[in-house]
Amino acid sequence: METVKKIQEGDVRTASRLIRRIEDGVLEARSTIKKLFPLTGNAHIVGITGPPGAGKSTLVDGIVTQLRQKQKKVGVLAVDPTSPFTGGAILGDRVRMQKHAEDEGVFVRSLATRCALGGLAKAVGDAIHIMDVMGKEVILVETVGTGQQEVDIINHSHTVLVVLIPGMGDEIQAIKAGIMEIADIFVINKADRDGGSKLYRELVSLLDMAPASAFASGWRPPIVKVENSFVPESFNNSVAELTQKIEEHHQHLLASELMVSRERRKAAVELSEAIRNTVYEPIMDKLITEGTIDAMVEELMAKTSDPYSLAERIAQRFLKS
Ligand SMILES: Nc1nc2c(ncn2[C@@H]2O[C@H](COP(=O)(O)OP(=O)(O)OP(=O)(O)O)[C@@H](O)[C@H]2O)c(=O)[nH]1
Ligand SMILES: [Mg+2]
Repeated sequence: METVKKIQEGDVRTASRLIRRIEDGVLEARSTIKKLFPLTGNAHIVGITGPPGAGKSTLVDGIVTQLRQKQKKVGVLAVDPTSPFTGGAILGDRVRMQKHAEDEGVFVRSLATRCALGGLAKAVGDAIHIMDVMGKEVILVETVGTGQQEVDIINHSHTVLVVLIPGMGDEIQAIKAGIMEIADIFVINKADRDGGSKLYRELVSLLDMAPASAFASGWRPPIVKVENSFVPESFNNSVAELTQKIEEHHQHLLASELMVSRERRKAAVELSEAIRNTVYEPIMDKLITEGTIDAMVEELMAKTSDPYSLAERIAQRFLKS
């Protein structure tokens, strides 16, 4: 209970330790999350995704500055599903976030992939809960790329920013392949570069082509151009505009049915992650350590059994009904 109280008071050390324990898969850490869960649901969670090096962290930093000017308490979660070991991007983020390091109203944490069987999205969900209970009003979750794991991560958020940069060639392809549906706001970063206007026009025509049902809730994703971060004044102005759009989207969610459906999406992803963590992973761990998986692979190689029969054998052993 002590831990819960400390987190409610915004204690950074307690929160950091709990996040680390969740990342490490420490089972008792879950009991704290169980107690925190009923206290969650106050924060506006904003996901930021896009290709590597698109300037997401620079942007997050700019958004934090804007939100702090409005006295909002902010949490930042940088998730790197791609590099379990290098931590390069995260190291860079630490340096970049330094200017908020002294600010008590900002809490920044990074998560990297640790366990081979996934579970990252679960840690993301729990870290968001922790920041929520700490009283962070806006939680920014940065993640690289647009694969399935990133979609799982992004499903934890209410508002999704998709960051694109000019001159990558295949960015529109990537949008067609799936992020179109998840973007609430498009950001063209490094808009100072060649191709910024072209990318803007392409996005507009892509949105024009979308079926009316895509905007049924009354929200058409705006496209915000963010100017060169090395020219502070224009950068800050465009990030202020972006921050405005983020707030507008939050208002739109609250005023429509959309917030409820986002919460439902979030609940569903959390549940499936929890099942994965509680049912699938422990069974898989046991099968691997006791050598059953290897033995079963041999059976398949020898064609003495088939994958379905083996899976059914496992189900009979572990599942009661
Ligand atoms: N030309 C230009 N460079 C920028 C701009 N914003 C950021 N950069 C540079 O782009 C590089 C990547 O920026 P980050 O903010 O780390 O990008 P990121 O998307 O967070 O990168 P990952 O987390 O590694 O995927 C850095 O060297 C930045 O200095 C910009 O507006 N214009
Ligand atoms: Mg980054």
